[in-house]
Amino acid sequence: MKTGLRITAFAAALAGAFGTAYGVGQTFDPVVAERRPAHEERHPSEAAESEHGGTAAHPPGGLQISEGGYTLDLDTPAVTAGERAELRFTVRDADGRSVDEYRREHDKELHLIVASRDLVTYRHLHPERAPDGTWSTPVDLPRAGGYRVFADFTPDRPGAENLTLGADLAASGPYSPRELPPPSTTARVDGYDVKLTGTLTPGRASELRLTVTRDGDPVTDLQPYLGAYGHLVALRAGDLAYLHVHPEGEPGDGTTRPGPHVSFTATAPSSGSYRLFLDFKHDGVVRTAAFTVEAGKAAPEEPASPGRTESPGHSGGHGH
Ligand SMILES: [Cu+2]
Repeated sequence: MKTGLRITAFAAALAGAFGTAYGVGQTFDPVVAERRPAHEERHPSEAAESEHGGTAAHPPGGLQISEGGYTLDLDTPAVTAGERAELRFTVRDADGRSVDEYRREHDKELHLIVASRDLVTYRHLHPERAPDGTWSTPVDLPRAGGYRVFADFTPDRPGAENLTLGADLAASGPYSPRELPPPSTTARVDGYDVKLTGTLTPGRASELRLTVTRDGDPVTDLQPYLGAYGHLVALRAGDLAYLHVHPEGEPGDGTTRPGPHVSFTATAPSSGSYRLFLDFKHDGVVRTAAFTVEAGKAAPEEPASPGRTESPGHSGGHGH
């Protein structure tokens, strides 16, 4: 009787120990990686993220035209630089049918980002969806060259997750690629100065804080834009991997102030250079400030070149 009790207690303790170890293995990738047989191939993106202590098994967004059973079908793969054009596309499911139910995120069913391969030109658009599921938006790209189109959306279907699908777009005309602007913690746009504090850390969520001033005065009456006081998109130089960035707090939550600081949490999938685009709204106008950031390196102190994008990022095509 007494022995039986002891064995039961021992078994329970053993189960507890294994349960704990199993739980730890589930939480931290390195533990899982060590336990895997050496011959077992790991997904390249998973390996890269594990090295940096990340836990997400997903590759960065925007690198694939098809993912999770959904495909970005771009009807307009080429436009002419300097001419206004209609960009049309359809999101299709695994059966080829157009998707016409979406969950709204940041006030919209779908966010469309268009960025030049050299990360100089940037557009954040909100296309209209026709009854047949076709999305369309006017676009005017000032420079010839290669562009990437990103559709960021969440199908309103069971089990569906947020997706960012990417497709190539060409703008015809004489092409002269530009170098990535040097890293900078300041950007100037239409008389506003935006200062960036915080660093992008490979594989780990970190805070990025942007501070908006005009003529040296803190801007304390930013207007809500897409359900936040700022909307930040980060793209990796070299392949334009699209990072998911989450705003800290939202208008009306009782603690988030309408400037001058706007905070985000971002995770870089690797070291390297990234271009950050901050959309903010003030005096009824949405403006974009852009920064080059090196993930894994301390931000430089010297004021660098203006971080303004090529042209207004919010001209035409989307109503805010
Ligand atoms: Cu958007």
